[in-house]
Amino acid sequence: MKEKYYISTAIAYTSGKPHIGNTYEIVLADAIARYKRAKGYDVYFQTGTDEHGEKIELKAKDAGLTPKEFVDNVSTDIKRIWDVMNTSYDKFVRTTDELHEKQVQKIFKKMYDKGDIYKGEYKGLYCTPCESFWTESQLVDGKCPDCGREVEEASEEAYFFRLSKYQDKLVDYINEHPEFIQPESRKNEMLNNFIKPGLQDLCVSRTSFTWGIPVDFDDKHVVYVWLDALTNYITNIGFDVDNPSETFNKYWPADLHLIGKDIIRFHTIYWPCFLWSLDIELPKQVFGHPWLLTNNDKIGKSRGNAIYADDLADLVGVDAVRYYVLHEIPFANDGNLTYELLVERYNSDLANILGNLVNRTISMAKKYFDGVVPAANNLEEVDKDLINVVTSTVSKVDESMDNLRVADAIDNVFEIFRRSNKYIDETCPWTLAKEGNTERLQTVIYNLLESIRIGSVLLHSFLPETSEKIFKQLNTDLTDYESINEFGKLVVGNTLNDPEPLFVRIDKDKFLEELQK
Ligand code: ME8
Repeated sequence: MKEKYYISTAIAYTSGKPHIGNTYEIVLADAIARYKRAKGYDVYFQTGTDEHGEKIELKAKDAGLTPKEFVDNVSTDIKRIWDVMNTSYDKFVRTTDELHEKQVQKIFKKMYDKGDIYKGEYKGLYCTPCESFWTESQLVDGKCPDCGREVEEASEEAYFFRLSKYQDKLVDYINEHPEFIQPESRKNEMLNNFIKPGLQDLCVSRTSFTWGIPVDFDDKHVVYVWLDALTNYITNIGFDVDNPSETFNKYWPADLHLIGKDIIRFHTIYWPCFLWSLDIELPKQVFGHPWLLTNNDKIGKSRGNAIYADDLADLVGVDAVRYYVLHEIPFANDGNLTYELLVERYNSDLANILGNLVNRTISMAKKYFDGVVPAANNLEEVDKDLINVVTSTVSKVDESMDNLRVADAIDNVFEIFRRSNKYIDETCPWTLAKEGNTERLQTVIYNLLESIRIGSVLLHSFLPETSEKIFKQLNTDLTDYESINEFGKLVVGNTLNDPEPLFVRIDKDKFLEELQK
């Protein structure tokens, strides 16, 4: 029996086309999901779209469409971009799916029957774009703490969820489960800034607009968008208040909710309390990843500085975009995207370090051995050092991935390629060829080919297409994790395919000039 691993991303708002920052998240989740699959887990990877709320209702009106037409279009576009990015999600969910809507109604009713939801009146300061009510003390400079926009006084009859009831339990839980909120700095922020000052009951219904899931026993109310959105994680794997499915029992609790740092609060305060109200376990971990900035500025759909993943992929290819976002955003700090940096990384890391290595090695194998994998002979110190770097990288990648340090993991993999390039400089195969030192040349070429193969197995979680292209050139089907538990499994005597450039160097000035146009 394989161990299960359930990973989810946030479900993206269908208010507009997702920018490269939103897309980073699905790529990050994809790298983790692919890695876990490669390690033998039974992975369930869920993503999708968050489609209700006032903001979307207004956007649809502006576009002259019904809300459903509007979200159908945007959700389709989001899915298309996730597919362009070669993400291997198992399920793409939508909050307008009938199954989800029905379960949300049942969940709301169960919470109401239990006394965790009650009817009251809401008075507060409301931020329309964020669909959040705030208290005076939460505002920053009198404005919405999330988006910095104006808030306005609003009041409405509403249902409330008794968040206050769970306050002590939540503090204890977070303290007793230090792994629950990642990175850890976020844990202290949640405890000190949000939970300890006191949890107020949460308004969980709205009457001021209609684009939402109706409360079935009081249908002038629609369910608050975050209660609707968060429950996607359980409804879509078959949660039912009366009779949860086998799939639910198998996959829940989720192993990882991967989300952005701005919505940690919803996932580590509201979500645990909702789950307790339903008497079900909490997800094992919530990781609030940092953000991608463009030119060191926040990306905003409305700021006009949005860059889109599909446009970037047209310019430099899908794997170059994947590489950039995975490599450039460290575990806990925001990363930056500029076209200059994108081209620099492309040229230095992908074209030079990886592309050249593979091309040079396969070409040498063709030239010196007719493309037949030669056998390695006696190992010298330099060979042992290369082999040591390659084999120790396998456990380094494991450690980085186990700690969700994906940027470190991809860097670990590139250490193999960097070391291999150095090995070429150290062993000078062309000199060995000239000297007729065939035995030594065989060893060097074999070690290079095998290092590339092992590097490509590790690379697959991050740059699947590139990795597959390398396997094809190596003409090998030894592509799984089992095949890299020791150095030397690449089969001697096998014939390689022709070398094909993986990443063609980009002329930076020309590229930037073209962009300007
Ligand atoms: O928040 N860099 O949807 P969303 C990296 N529907 N990640 C970013 C980012 C950036 N510049 N900007 C946004 C929502 N994100 C809700 C989620 S989940 C039950 C409901 C991340 O479309 C953001 O943090 O605004 C979130 O995790 C995801 O993109 C979708 O954002």
